[in-house]
Amino acid sequence: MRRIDLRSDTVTRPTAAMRRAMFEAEVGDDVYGEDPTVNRLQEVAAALLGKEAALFLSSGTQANQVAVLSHAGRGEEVIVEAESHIFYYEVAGIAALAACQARPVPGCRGMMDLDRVEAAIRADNIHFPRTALICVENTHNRAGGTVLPLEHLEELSGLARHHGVPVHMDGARVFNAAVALGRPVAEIAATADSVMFCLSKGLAAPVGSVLTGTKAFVERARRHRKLLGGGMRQAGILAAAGLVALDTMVDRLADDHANARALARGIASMDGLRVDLDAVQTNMVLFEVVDPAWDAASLVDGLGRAGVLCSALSLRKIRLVTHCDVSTEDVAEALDRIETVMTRGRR
Ligand code: TLP
Repeated sequence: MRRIDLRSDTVTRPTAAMRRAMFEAEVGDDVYGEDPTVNRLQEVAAALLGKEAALFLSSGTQANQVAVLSHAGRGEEVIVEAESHIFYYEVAGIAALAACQARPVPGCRGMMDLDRVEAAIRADNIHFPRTALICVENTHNRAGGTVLPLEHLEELSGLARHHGVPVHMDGARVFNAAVALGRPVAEIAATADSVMFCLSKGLAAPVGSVLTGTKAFVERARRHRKLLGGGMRQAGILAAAGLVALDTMVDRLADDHANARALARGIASMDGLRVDLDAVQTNMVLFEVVDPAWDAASLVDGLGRAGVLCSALSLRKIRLVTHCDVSTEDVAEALDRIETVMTRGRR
């Protein structure tokens, strides 16, 4: 039976063009700043996002943590959305690496209420930590790939500037947001002081993320990347795939979004499963298991045995992610298999 892997867009494998570019990549020692392919990727990424400079890192987690280290000092506070990756999935890096305190603010579809953000910014008081950073996530993973509206980001950015607090955007999937909005990615990036994006998710490169910001910020980030053991020598082998990803894999994200919508519509029509169709905005589908015969973990198991791989996000929520290795036919086949498993479970 053919496996249909909807666990994440991180499972994508490099394209033939990426493998060729990796084979042929010109390389040097990147710790000396001498890898021409890494330098090229950094220039291309900075220009694309409209930032002064960029830094190639090994992963999204490393890029987010380097960003926190480069914005915030020991004993300071970082405002995060309560379900954000940086808070939920990064092994408490904000505390363990940056020695900062995370201040979670609840969000709706990934959007923090701006009054609550403003209330969370600390006044100047000897008892308080300084608010050093506000983090946003776009698209928002645990909200199901939702896109933060540009007006919301612009308002947040104005608020942050007013209080003198920088904004970092975890834009692991910011190209999905740009494609969904039909806007240049630089317009989204303009609302944050630093933006990281991942090459190794929907863009299908094998490894790597890029952190962008001002020249001074990226210089600090380079030192923090070294501190975390992320100085990677002949990393041009990896950056070469990243350049191909930016060149060839951005526009096609629209196909993943269409496939996610088709998946969501199919699931919405099934008994025992519930989807908020308005929240299906990019390449993810979050659905709730309301059939008492199942919980998320047991349904993920059952679907796995039927060759449809997906992830349980909580007791009753399951996430499906579309990507370039999932075709429209795969989506139809996955829906058939999900329906069969659900029907069998009911008997
Ligand atoms: N997300 C992964 C898992 O870690 C949950 C996934 O399958 O979605 N920011 C966001 C918004 C992410 O979704 C991820 C990865 C990261 C950062 C971290 O990137 P990596 O995996 O490269 O460290």
